[in-house]
Amino acid sequence: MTDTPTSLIQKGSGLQVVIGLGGSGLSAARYLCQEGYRVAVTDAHTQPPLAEALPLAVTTRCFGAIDADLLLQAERIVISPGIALDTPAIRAAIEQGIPVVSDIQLFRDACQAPIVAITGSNAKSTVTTLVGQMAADAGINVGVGGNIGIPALDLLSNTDMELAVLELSSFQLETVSKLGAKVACVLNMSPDHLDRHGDMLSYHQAKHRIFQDAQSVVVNRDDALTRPLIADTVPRLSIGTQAPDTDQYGLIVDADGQTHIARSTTRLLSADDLPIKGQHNLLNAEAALALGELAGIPLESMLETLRHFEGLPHRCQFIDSVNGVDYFNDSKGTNIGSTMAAIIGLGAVYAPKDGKLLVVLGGQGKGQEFDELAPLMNQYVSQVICIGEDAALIEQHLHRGKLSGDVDVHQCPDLEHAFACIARLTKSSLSQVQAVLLSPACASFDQYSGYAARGEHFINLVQHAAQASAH
Ligand code: UMA
Ligand code: ADP
Repeated sequence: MTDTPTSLIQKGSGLQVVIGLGGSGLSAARYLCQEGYRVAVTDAHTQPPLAEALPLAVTTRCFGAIDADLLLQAERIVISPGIALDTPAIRAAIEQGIPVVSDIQLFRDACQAPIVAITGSNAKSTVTTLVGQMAADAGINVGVGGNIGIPALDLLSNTDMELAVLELSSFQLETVSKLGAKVACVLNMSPDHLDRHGDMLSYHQAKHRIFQDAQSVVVNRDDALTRPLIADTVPRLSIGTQAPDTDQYGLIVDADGQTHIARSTTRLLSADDLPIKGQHNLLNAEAALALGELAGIPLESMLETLRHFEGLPHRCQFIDSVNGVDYFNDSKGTNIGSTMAAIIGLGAVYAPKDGKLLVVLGGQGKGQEFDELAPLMNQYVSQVICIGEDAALIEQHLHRGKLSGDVDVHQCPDLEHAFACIARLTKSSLSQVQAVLLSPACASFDQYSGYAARGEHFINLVQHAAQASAH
Protein backbone atom coordinates (compact mmCIF):
# COMPACT_ATOMS: atom_id res chain seq x y z
CA MET A 1 0.00 0.00 0.00
CA THR A 2 1.40 3.44 -0.92
CA ASP A 3 -0.62 6.53 -0.02
CA THR A 4 1.81 9.02 -1.55
CA PRO A 5 3.47 7.98 -4.84
CA THR A 6 7.17 7.64 -4.03
CA SER A 7 8.04 9.50 -7.26
CA LEU A 8 6.62 12.71 -5.70
CA ILE A 9 9.07 12.70 -2.80
CA GLN A 10 12.13 14.87 -3.49
CA LYS A 11 15.61 13.57 -2.77
CA GLY A 12 17.44 15.51 -0.08
CA SER A 13 14.16 16.70 1.37
CA GLY A 14 14.98 15.36 4.82
CA LEU A 15 12.88 12.26 4.28
CA GLN A 16 13.45 9.61 6.93
CA VAL A 17 12.54 6.11 5.78
CA VAL A 18 11.86 3.50 8.43
CA ILE A 19 12.26 -0.12 7.26
CA GLY A 20 10.24 -2.68 9.21
CA LEU A 21 7.13 -1.90 11.19
CA GLY A 22 7.62 -4.04 14.28
CA GLY A 23 8.06 -2.59 17.76
CA SER A 24 11.29 -0.75 16.98
CA GLY A 25 10.09 0.58 13.60
CA LEU A 26 6.95 1.98 15.18
CA SER A 27 8.94 3.65 17.95
CA ALA A 28 11.31 5.17 15.37
CA ALA A 29 8.45 6.48 13.20
CA ARG A 30 6.74 8.03 16.23
CA TYR A 31 9.95 9.62 17.48
CA LEU A 32 10.91 11.06 14.08
CA CYS A 33 7.42 12.54 13.58
CA GLN A 34 7.64 14.13 17.02
CA GLU A 35 10.97 15.66 16.02
CA GLY A 36 9.31 17.21 12.97
CA TYR A 37 10.81 15.01 10.25
CA ARG A 38 8.94 13.80 7.19
CA VAL A 39 8.66 10.07 7.68
CA ALA A 40 7.87 7.15 5.37
CA VAL A 41 7.61 3.48 6.33
CA THR A 42 8.14 0.33 4.29
CA ASP A 43 7.65 -3.30 5.30
CA ALA A 44 7.67 -6.63 3.43
CA HIS A 45 4.42 -7.64 5.11
CA THR A 46 1.29 -6.64 3.14
CA GLN A 47 -0.59 -5.66 6.32
CA PRO A 48 1.79 -5.09 9.21
CA PRO A 49 -0.34 -5.32 12.37
CA LEU A 50 1.16 -2.13 13.85
CA ALA A 51 0.23 0.03 10.83
CA GLU A 52 -2.86 1.31 12.66
CA ALA A 53 -0.68 2.65 15.45
CA LEU A 54 1.42 4.83 13.12
CA PRO A 55 1.05 8.61 13.52
CA LEU A 56 -1.29 10.08 10.89
CA ALA A 57 1.61 12.26 9.71
CA VAL A 58 3.18 9.14 8.18
CA THR A 59 1.29 9.22 4.90
CA THR A 60 3.80 7.23 2.86
CA ARG A 61 3.36 3.59 3.78
CA CYS A 62 4.81 1.09 1.32
CA PHE A 63 3.82 -2.42 2.34
CA GLY A 64 4.09 -5.80 0.63
CA ALA A 65 7.79 -5.41 -0.21
CA ILE A 66 10.66 -3.22 0.91
CA ASP A 67 10.30 -0.35 -1.56
CA ALA A 68 13.67 0.11 -3.28
CA ASP A 69 12.64 3.41 -4.94
CA LEU A 70 11.52 4.86 -1.65
CA LEU A 71 14.85 3.98 -0.02
CA LEU A 72 16.75 5.81 -2.75
CA GLN A 73 14.84 9.01 -1.90
CA ALA A 74 15.72 8.92 1.78
CA GLU A 75 18.03 11.34 3.50
CA ARG A 76 18.46 8.70 6.19
CA ILE A 77 17.19 5.15 6.59
CA VAL A 78 16.29 3.73 10.01
CA ILE A 79 16.48 -0.04 9.77
CA SER A 80 14.76 -2.50 12.12
CA PRO A 81 17.06 -5.11 13.68
CA GLY A 82 15.28 -8.10 12.10
CA ILE A 83 16.16 -6.91 8.58
CA ALA A 84 19.49 -7.88 7.04
CA LEU A 85 21.73 -5.10 5.77
CA ASP A 86 22.56 -7.10 2.67
CA THR A 87 18.96 -7.07 1.43
CA PRO A 88 19.42 -5.90 -2.22
CA ALA A 89 17.27 -2.75 -1.86
CA ILE A 90 19.23 -1.69 1.23
CA ARG A 91 22.57 -2.47 -0.39
CA ALA A 92 21.61 -0.27 -3.32
CA ALA A 93 20.79 2.63 -0.97
CA ILE A 94 24.08 2.19 0.92
CA GLU A 95 25.95 2.27 -2.39
CA GLN A 96 24.33 5.67 -3.06
CA GLY A 97 25.81 6.93 0.24
CA ILE A 98 22.52 7.04 2.14
CA PRO A 99 23.17 6.51 5.86
CA VAL A 100 21.49 3.47 7.42
CA VAL A 101 21.16 3.56 11.21
CA SER A 102 19.26 1.65 13.88
CA ASP A 103 16.79 3.02 16.40
CA ILE A 104 19.63 2.74 18.93
CA GLN A 105 21.58 5.43 17.03
CA LEU A 106 18.58 7.78 17.24
CA PHE A 107 18.31 6.99 20.95
CA ARG A 108 22.01 7.61 21.55
CA ASP A 109 21.83 10.98 19.81
CA ALA A 110 18.79 12.05 21.85
CA CYS A 111 19.46 10.54 25.27
CA GLN A 112 20.83 12.88 27.95
CA ALA A 113 21.23 10.15 30.58
CA PRO A 114 24.34 7.96 30.86
CA ILE A 115 23.98 4.59 29.11
CA VAL A 116 24.89 1.15 30.45
CA ALA A 117 25.26 -0.93 27.27
CA ILE A 118 25.12 -4.71 27.49
CA THR A 119 25.62 -7.31 24.78
CA GLY A 120 26.88 -10.90 24.53
CA SER A 121 25.75 -14.16 23.02
CA ASN A 122 24.01 -15.14 26.26
CA ALA A 123 22.89 -13.67 29.58
CA LYS A 124 22.01 -10.25 28.12
CA SER A 125 18.43 -10.17 29.43
CA THR A 126 19.38 -11.57 32.83
CA VAL A 127 22.18 -9.04 33.37
CA THR A 128 20.21 -6.13 31.89
CA THR A 129 17.26 -6.88 34.18
CA LEU A 130 19.58 -7.21 37.17
CA VAL A 131 21.38 -3.90 36.55
CA GLY A 132 18.02 -2.19 35.98
CA GLN A 133 16.69 -3.63 39.23
CA MET A 134 19.85 -2.67 41.11
CA ALA A 135 19.52 0.92 39.89
CA ALA A 136 15.81 1.09 40.73
CA ASP A 137 16.38 -0.40 44.20
CA ALA A 138 19.06 2.25 44.79
CA GLY A 139 16.49 4.97 44.06
CA ILE A 140 17.82 5.89 40.61
CA ASN A 141 15.28 6.87 37.95
CA VAL A 142 16.24 4.19 35.43
CA GLY A 143 14.97 3.16 31.99
CA VAL A 144 15.54 -0.43 30.82
CA GLY A 145 15.07 -1.30 27.16
CA GLY A 146 16.50 -2.35 23.79
CA ASN A 147 16.59 -5.96 22.61
CA ILE A 148 14.94 -7.00 25.88
CA GLY A 149 11.62 -5.96 24.32
CA ILE A 150 11.02 -2.28 25.07
CA PRO A 151 12.25 -0.24 22.09
CA ALA A 152 14.95 2.12 23.37
CA LEU A 153 13.25 5.22 21.91
CA ASP A 154 10.18 4.55 24.06
CA LEU A 155 12.37 5.22 27.12
CA LEU A 156 12.67 8.89 26.10
CA SER A 157 9.13 9.57 27.31
CA ASN A 158 10.66 9.49 30.80
CA THR A 159 12.17 12.97 30.73
CA ASP A 160 13.65 12.58 34.24
CA MET A 161 15.60 9.42 33.37
CA GLU A 162 18.94 9.38 35.24
CA LEU A 163 20.31 6.14 33.79
CA ALA A 164 19.49 4.06 30.69
CA VAL A 165 20.27 0.34 30.76
CA LEU A 166 20.22 -1.14 27.26
CA GLU A 167 20.34 -4.74 26.11
CA LEU A 168 21.80 -4.62 22.60
CA SER A 169 21.86 -7.33 19.95
CA SER A 170 24.44 -7.71 17.18
CA PHE A 171 21.67 -6.72 14.75
CA GLN A 172 21.18 -3.39 16.53
CA LEU A 173 24.90 -2.78 17.03
CA GLU A 174 25.92 -3.28 13.39
CA THR A 175 24.29 0.06 12.55
CA VAL A 176 25.40 2.04 15.64
CA SER A 177 28.45 4.29 15.74
CA LYS A 178 30.09 6.09 18.67
CA LEU A 179 27.62 4.84 21.24
CA GLY A 180 29.63 6.59 23.98
CA ALA A 181 28.30 4.39 26.78
CA LYS A 182 29.10 5.28 30.39
CA VAL A 183 29.96 1.58 30.68
CA ALA A 184 29.89 -1.11 27.99
CA CYS A 185 30.26 -4.88 28.11
CA VAL A 186 30.32 -7.95 25.86
CA LEU A 187 29.37 -10.61 28.42
CA ASN A 188 30.49 -13.66 26.43
CA MET A 189 30.90 -14.80 22.84
CA SER A 190 29.75 -18.06 21.27
CA PRO A 191 28.39 -18.75 17.79
CA ASP A 192 24.91 -17.31 17.16
CA HIS A 193 23.04 -15.68 14.27
CA LEU A 194 25.72 -16.91 11.84
CA ASP A 195 23.02 -17.30 9.18
CA ARG A 196 22.78 -13.50 9.24
CA HIS A 197 26.37 -12.43 9.99
CA GLY A 198 28.09 -15.05 7.81
CA ASP A 199 30.93 -15.94 10.19
CA MET A 200 32.22 -15.43 13.73
CA LEU A 201 34.44 -12.53 12.65
CA SER A 202 31.55 -10.40 11.38
CA TYR A 203 29.45 -11.38 14.40
CA HIS A 204 32.33 -10.36 16.69
CA GLN A 205 32.86 -7.08 14.81
CA ALA A 206 29.17 -6.20 15.15
CA LYS A 207 29.17 -6.93 18.90
CA HIS A 208 32.36 -4.96 19.56
CA ARG A 209 30.87 -1.77 18.13
CA ILE A 210 29.39 -1.44 21.62
CA PHE A 211 32.82 -0.22 22.85
CA GLN A 212 33.05 2.80 20.49
CA ASP A 213 33.73 5.88 22.66
CA ALA A 214 32.89 3.95 25.86
CA GLN A 215 33.91 5.76 29.06
CA SER A 216 34.53 2.48 30.91
CA VAL A 217 34.25 -1.24 30.19
CA VAL A 218 33.64 -4.61 31.82
CA VAL A 219 35.57 -7.61 30.47
CA ASN A 220 35.10 -11.38 30.99
CA ARG A 221 38.55 -12.83 31.84
CA ASP A 222 37.36 -16.33 30.88
CA ASP A 223 36.51 -15.31 27.32
CA ALA A 224 39.20 -13.55 25.30
CA LEU A 225 36.65 -12.63 22.62
CA THR A 226 35.02 -10.18 25.04
CA ARG A 227 38.17 -8.03 25.34
CA PRO A 228 37.83 -4.68 23.60
CA LEU A 229 40.52 -3.28 21.33
CA ILE A 230 40.65 0.07 23.10
CA ALA A 231 43.24 2.10 24.98
CA ASP A 232 44.40 0.68 28.36
CA THR A 233 43.64 4.07 29.89
CA VAL A 234 39.88 3.43 29.64
CA PRO A 235 38.81 2.35 33.15
CA ARG A 236 37.88 -1.34 33.27
CA LEU A 237 36.76 -4.01 35.68
CA SER A 238 36.85 -7.69 34.95
CA ILE A 239 34.75 -10.71 35.91
CA GLY A 240 35.64 -14.41 35.89
CA THR A 241 35.31 -17.79 37.55
CA GLN A 242 38.82 -17.73 39.08
CA ALA A 243 39.78 -15.92 42.30
CA PRO A 244 39.97 -12.18 41.64
CA ASP A 245 43.02 -9.94 41.64
CA THR A 246 43.01 -6.25 42.55
CA ASP A 247 40.13 -4.41 40.89
CA GLN A 248 38.57 -7.62 39.69
CA TYR A 249 35.42 -9.52 40.47
CA GLY A 250 35.71 -13.31 40.72
CA LEU A 251 34.88 -16.42 42.73
CA ILE A 252 36.64 -17.56 45.91
CA VAL A 253 36.07 -21.19 46.94
CA ASP A 254 36.70 -21.85 50.65
CA ALA A 255 38.24 -25.04 52.02
CA ASP A 256 34.73 -26.24 52.97
CA GLY A 257 33.65 -25.93 49.30
CA GLN A 258 31.58 -22.80 49.85
CA THR A 259 31.74 -20.45 46.84
CA HIS A 260 31.68 -16.66 47.26
CA ILE A 261 31.42 -13.77 44.83
CA ALA A 262 34.36 -11.52 45.67
CA ARG A 263 35.88 -8.21 44.69
CA SER A 264 39.65 -8.44 45.12
CA THR A 265 40.05 -10.29 48.44
CA THR A 266 36.69 -9.18 49.85
CA ARG A 267 33.98 -11.86 49.94
CA LEU A 268 30.72 -10.10 49.02
CA LEU A 269 28.10 -12.85 48.88
CA SER A 270 27.96 -16.60 49.26
CA ALA A 271 26.52 -18.53 46.30
CA ASP A 272 23.90 -19.87 48.75
CA ASP A 273 22.66 -16.28 49.32
CA LEU A 274 21.56 -16.03 45.68
CA PRO A 275 18.22 -17.43 44.52
CA ILE A 276 19.66 -17.82 40.97
CA LYS A 277 21.78 -20.98 40.65
CA GLY A 278 24.65 -22.35 38.59
CA GLN A 279 28.12 -21.02 37.90
CA HIS A 280 26.92 -19.09 34.87
CA ASN A 281 24.57 -17.13 37.12
CA LEU A 282 27.40 -16.28 39.54
CA LEU A 283 29.22 -14.81 36.55
CA ASN A 284 26.05 -12.90 35.64
CA ALA A 285 25.87 -11.52 39.19
CA GLU A 286 29.52 -10.41 38.95
CA ALA A 287 28.82 -8.71 35.62
CA ALA A 288 25.89 -6.81 37.10
CA LEU A 289 28.00 -5.72 40.09
CA ALA A 290 30.87 -4.55 37.88
CA LEU A 291 28.56 -2.67 35.50
CA GLY A 292 26.68 -1.18 38.43
CA GLU A 293 29.89 -0.08 40.15
CA LEU A 294 31.09 1.74 37.02
CA ALA A 295 27.63 3.29 36.62
CA GLY A 296 27.80 4.59 40.20
CA ILE A 297 25.28 2.32 41.96
CA PRO A 298 26.09 1.81 45.68
CA LEU A 299 27.47 -1.66 46.49
CA GLU A 300 25.34 -2.50 49.55
CA SER A 301 22.15 -1.82 47.65
CA MET A 302 23.34 -3.97 44.70
CA LEU A 303 24.07 -6.88 47.05
CA GLU A 304 20.58 -6.59 48.52
CA THR A 305 19.08 -6.78 45.00
CA LEU A 306 21.08 -9.95 44.31
CA ARG A 307 19.75 -11.56 47.49
CA HIS A 308 16.21 -11.24 46.11
CA PHE A 309 16.57 -11.66 42.33
CA GLU A 310 14.74 -14.85 41.29
CA GLY A 311 15.86 -14.90 37.63
CA LEU A 312 13.73 -14.69 34.51
CA PRO A 313 11.28 -17.32 33.21
CA HIS A 314 12.42 -19.73 30.46
CA ARG A 315 16.04 -19.61 31.66
CA CYS A 316 16.85 -22.94 33.41
CA GLN A 317 13.50 -22.55 35.19
CA PHE A 318 12.50 -25.45 37.47
CA ILE A 319 8.91 -26.49 36.62
CA ASP A 320 7.99 -29.63 38.59
CA SER A 321 8.99 -33.17 39.55
CA VAL A 322 7.03 -35.97 37.91
CA ASN A 323 7.61 -39.54 39.13
CA GLY A 324 10.87 -38.43 40.73
CA VAL A 325 12.20 -36.73 37.58
CA ASP A 326 12.79 -32.95 37.64
CA TYR A 327 11.74 -30.84 34.63
CA PHE A 328 13.56 -27.63 33.61
CA ASN A 329 12.43 -25.11 31.01
CA ASP A 330 15.41 -23.41 29.32
CA SER A 331 13.52 -22.45 26.16
CA LYS A 332 15.63 -19.25 25.99
CA GLY A 333 18.62 -21.52 25.39
CA THR A 334 18.60 -20.64 21.70
CA ASN A 335 22.26 -21.20 20.85
CA ILE A 336 24.99 -23.72 21.64
CA GLY A 337 26.67 -21.50 24.25
CA SER A 338 23.54 -21.18 26.39
CA THR A 339 22.71 -24.87 26.12
CA MET A 340 26.27 -25.74 27.17
CA ALA A 341 25.88 -23.51 30.24
CA ALA A 342 22.58 -25.22 31.12
CA ILE A 343 23.97 -28.75 30.70
CA ILE A 344 27.08 -27.94 32.77
CA GLY A 345 25.00 -26.16 35.44
CA LEU A 346 22.42 -28.96 35.85
CA GLY A 347 24.84 -31.79 35.03
CA ALA A 348 26.96 -30.71 38.01
CA VAL A 349 23.88 -31.04 40.25
CA TYR A 350 22.78 -34.55 39.11
CA ALA A 351 26.15 -36.20 38.33
CA PRO A 352 27.12 -36.65 42.02
CA LYS A 353 23.82 -38.54 42.47
CA ASP A 354 24.67 -40.81 39.50
CA GLY A 355 21.88 -39.10 37.60
CA LYS A 356 21.85 -38.26 33.92
CA LEU A 357 19.97 -35.61 31.97
CA LEU A 358 17.50 -36.05 29.14
CA VAL A 359 17.96 -33.03 26.87
CA VAL A 360 15.49 -31.81 24.24
CA LEU A 361 17.24 -29.99 21.39
CA GLY A 362 16.02 -28.56 18.12
CA GLY A 363 14.11 -26.03 16.10
CA GLN A 364 15.95 -23.75 13.65
CA GLY A 365 19.71 -24.24 13.88
CA LYS A 366 20.69 -20.78 12.54
CA GLY A 367 23.75 -22.18 10.77
CA GLN A 368 25.41 -23.48 13.96
CA GLU A 369 27.58 -26.62 14.13
CA PHE A 370 26.33 -28.80 16.99
CA ASP A 371 29.42 -31.07 17.24
CA GLU A 372 30.65 -29.05 20.21
CA LEU A 373 27.80 -30.36 22.36
CA ALA A 374 28.88 -34.01 22.02
CA PRO A 375 31.58 -34.07 24.78
CA LEU A 376 29.13 -32.53 27.29
CA MET A 377 26.45 -35.02 26.26
CA ASN A 378 28.94 -37.85 26.86
CA GLN A 379 29.61 -36.50 30.36
CA TYR A 380 26.15 -35.56 31.64
CA VAL A 381 23.43 -36.87 29.32
CA SER A 382 22.01 -40.33 28.58
CA GLN A 383 19.11 -39.38 26.26
CA VAL A 384 18.81 -36.70 23.59
CA ILE A 385 15.57 -35.92 21.79
CA CYS A 386 15.85 -33.84 18.60
CA ILE A 387 12.75 -31.97 17.41
CA GLY A 388 11.81 -29.50 14.69
CA GLU A 389 13.25 -28.32 11.40
CA ASP A 390 16.90 -29.14 12.03
CA ALA A 391 16.45 -32.34 14.09
CA ALA A 392 18.23 -34.62 11.60
CA LEU A 393 21.09 -32.15 11.12
CA ILE A 394 21.66 -31.90 14.87
CA GLU A 395 21.88 -35.69 15.25
CA GLN A 396 24.33 -35.81 12.33
CA HIS A 397 26.54 -33.15 13.95
CA LEU A 398 26.45 -34.87 17.37
CA HIS A 399 27.73 -38.10 15.83
CA ARG A 400 30.38 -36.14 13.91
CA GLY A 401 31.42 -34.66 17.29
CA LYS A 402 32.01 -38.23 18.57
CA LEU A 403 28.90 -38.84 20.63
CA SER A 404 29.42 -41.87 22.86
CA GLY A 405 27.46 -45.06 22.14
CA ASP A 406 26.05 -44.73 25.69
CA VAL A 407 24.00 -41.68 24.65
CA ASP A 408 20.76 -42.53 22.80
CA VAL A 409 19.42 -40.05 20.26
CA HIS A 410 15.70 -40.00 19.36
CA GLN A 411 14.00 -38.10 16.55
CA CYS A 412 10.55 -36.61 17.23
CA PRO A 413 8.68 -34.14 15.02
CA ASP A 414 7.64 -31.83 17.87
CA LEU A 415 7.32 -31.37 21.64
CA GLU A 416 4.03 -33.35 21.88
CA HIS A 417 5.72 -36.41 20.39
CA ALA A 418 8.81 -35.74 22.50
CA PHE A 419 6.71 -36.05 25.66
CA ALA A 420 5.40 -39.48 24.59
CA CYS A 421 9.04 -40.48 24.19
CA ILE A 422 10.00 -38.87 27.54
CA ALA A 423 7.24 -40.83 29.33
CA ARG A 424 8.66 -44.08 27.96
CA LEU A 425 12.30 -43.25 28.66
CA THR A 426 11.87 -41.92 32.19
CA LYS A 427 10.01 -45.13 33.18
CA SER A 428 13.14 -47.17 32.53
CA SER A 429 15.72 -46.97 35.32
CA LEU A 430 18.34 -48.06 32.77
CA SER A 431 18.26 -44.54 31.28
CA GLN A 432 19.38 -43.06 34.68
CA VAL A 433 17.38 -39.93 33.80
CA GLN A 434 16.85 -37.73 36.85
CA ALA A 435 16.13 -34.49 35.03
CA VAL A 436 14.54 -33.44 31.74
CA LEU A 437 15.92 -30.24 30.26
CA LEU A 438 14.40 -28.34 27.36
CA SER A 439 17.39 -26.30 26.14
CA PRO A 440 17.00 -26.38 22.36
CA ALA A 441 20.18 -24.50 21.24
CA CYS A 442 17.92 -23.35 18.38
CA ALA A 443 15.40 -20.67 17.46
CA SER A 444 11.76 -21.67 17.80
CA PHE A 445 10.26 -19.94 14.77
CA ASP A 446 9.72 -23.16 12.78
CA GLN A 447 6.93 -24.13 15.21
CA TYR A 448 6.28 -21.21 17.59
CA SER A 449 5.91 -17.44 17.65
CA GLY A 450 9.00 -17.27 19.90
CA TYR A 451 10.93 -18.87 22.75
CA ALA A 452 8.28 -17.85 25.30
CA ALA A 453 5.50 -19.72 23.42
CA ARG A 454 7.74 -22.78 23.20
CA GLY A 455 8.51 -22.55 26.94
CA GLU A 456 4.81 -22.20 27.82
CA HIS A 457 4.01 -25.27 25.71
CA PHE A 458 6.70 -27.23 27.57
CA ILE A 459 5.30 -26.09 30.92
CA ASN A 460 1.78 -27.21 29.86
CA LEU A 461 3.06 -30.61 28.82
CA VAL A 462 4.88 -31.04 32.15
CA GLN A 463 1.72 -30.07 34.04
CA HIS A 464 -0.22 -32.59 31.97
CA ALA A 465 2.30 -35.30 32.76
CA ALA A 466 2.12 -34.39 36.47
CA GLN A 467 -1.69 -34.65 36.45
CA ALA A 468 -1.58 -37.97 34.58
CA SER A 469 0.89 -39.39 37.09
CA ALA A 470 -1.33 -38.30 40.01
CA HIS A 471 -4.23 -40.48 38.71
N1 UMA B 1 10.42 -7.36 8.15
C1 UMA B 1 10.58 -7.00 6.81
N2 UMA B 1 11.56 -7.64 6.10
C2 UMA B 1 12.36 -8.60 6.65
C3 UMA B 1 12.18 -8.95 8.02
C4 UMA B 1 11.20 -8.29 8.74
O1 UMA B 1 9.90 -6.15 6.29
O2 UMA B 1 13.25 -9.14 5.97
C5 UMA B 1 9.38 -6.67 8.90
C6 UMA B 1 8.31 -7.59 9.44
O3 UMA B 1 7.26 -7.76 8.52
C7 UMA B 1 7.84 -6.91 10.71
C8 UMA B 1 9.05 -6.07 11.13
O4 UMA B 1 9.98 -6.09 10.05
O5 UMA B 1 6.75 -6.07 10.50
C9 UMA B 1 9.68 -6.67 12.36
O6 UMA B 1 10.85 -6.01 12.68
P1 UMA B 1 11.93 -6.73 13.60
O7 UMA B 1 12.08 -8.16 13.19
O8 UMA B 1 13.15 -5.91 13.60
O9 UMA B 1 11.21 -6.79 15.01
P2 UMA B 1 10.82 -5.70 16.08
O10 UMA B 1 9.41 -5.98 16.45
O11 UMA B 1 11.16 -4.32 15.70
O12 UMA B 1 11.71 -6.21 17.31
C10 UMA B 1 13.07 -5.83 17.38
C11 UMA B 1 13.90 -7.04 17.84
N3 UMA B 1 13.74 -8.13 16.88
C12 UMA B 1 14.77 -8.70 16.25
O13 UMA B 1 15.91 -8.36 16.42
C13 UMA B 1 14.46 -9.82 15.29
C14 UMA B 1 13.46 -7.49 19.21
O14 UMA B 1 14.34 -8.51 19.67
C15 UMA B 1 13.55 -6.32 20.18
O15 UMA B 1 13.04 -6.73 21.44
C16 UMA B 1 12.74 -5.14 19.64
O16 UMA B 1 13.21 -4.79 18.33
C17 UMA B 1 12.87 -3.89 20.53
O17 UMA B 1 14.17 -3.37 20.51
C18 UMA B 1 13.80 -9.82 19.65
C19 UMA B 1 14.85 -10.82 19.14
O18 UMA B 1 14.48 -11.93 18.77
C20 UMA B 1 13.40 -10.25 21.05
N4 UMA B 1 16.14 -10.46 19.12
C21 UMA B 1 17.19 -11.36 18.69
C22 UMA B 1 17.72 -12.18 19.87
O19 UMA B 1 17.50 -11.79 21.03
O20 UMA B 1 18.39 -13.21 19.60
C23 UMA B 1 18.37 -10.55 18.14
P1 ADP C 1 20.05 -13.39 26.21
O1 ADP C 1 19.19 -12.19 26.42
O2 ADP C 1 21.47 -13.05 25.83
O3 ADP C 1 19.45 -14.42 25.31
P2 ADP C 1 19.22 -14.57 28.75
O4 ADP C 1 19.54 -13.94 30.05
O5 ADP C 1 17.84 -14.47 28.26
O6 ADP C 1 20.25 -14.05 27.66
O7 ADP C 1 19.61 -16.10 28.84
C1 ADP C 1 19.57 -16.88 27.63
C2 ADP C 1 20.10 -18.25 27.85
O8 ADP C 1 21.48 -18.21 28.24
C3 ADP C 1 19.37 -19.02 28.95
O9 ADP C 1 19.13 -20.27 28.41
C4 ADP C 1 20.34 -19.06 30.09
O10 ADP C 1 20.23 -20.26 30.82
C5 ADP C 1 21.72 -19.00 29.39
N1 ADP C 1 22.71 -18.26 30.18
C6 ADP C 1 22.50 -17.41 31.18
N2 ADP C 1 23.67 -16.90 31.64
C7 ADP C 1 24.65 -17.43 30.89
C8 ADP C 1 26.07 -17.28 30.85
N3 ADP C 1 26.72 -16.47 31.69
N4 ADP C 1 26.75 -17.99 29.92
C9 ADP C 1 26.11 -18.82 29.05
N5 ADP C 1 24.77 -19.00 29.04
C10 ADP C 1 24.04 -18.31 29.93
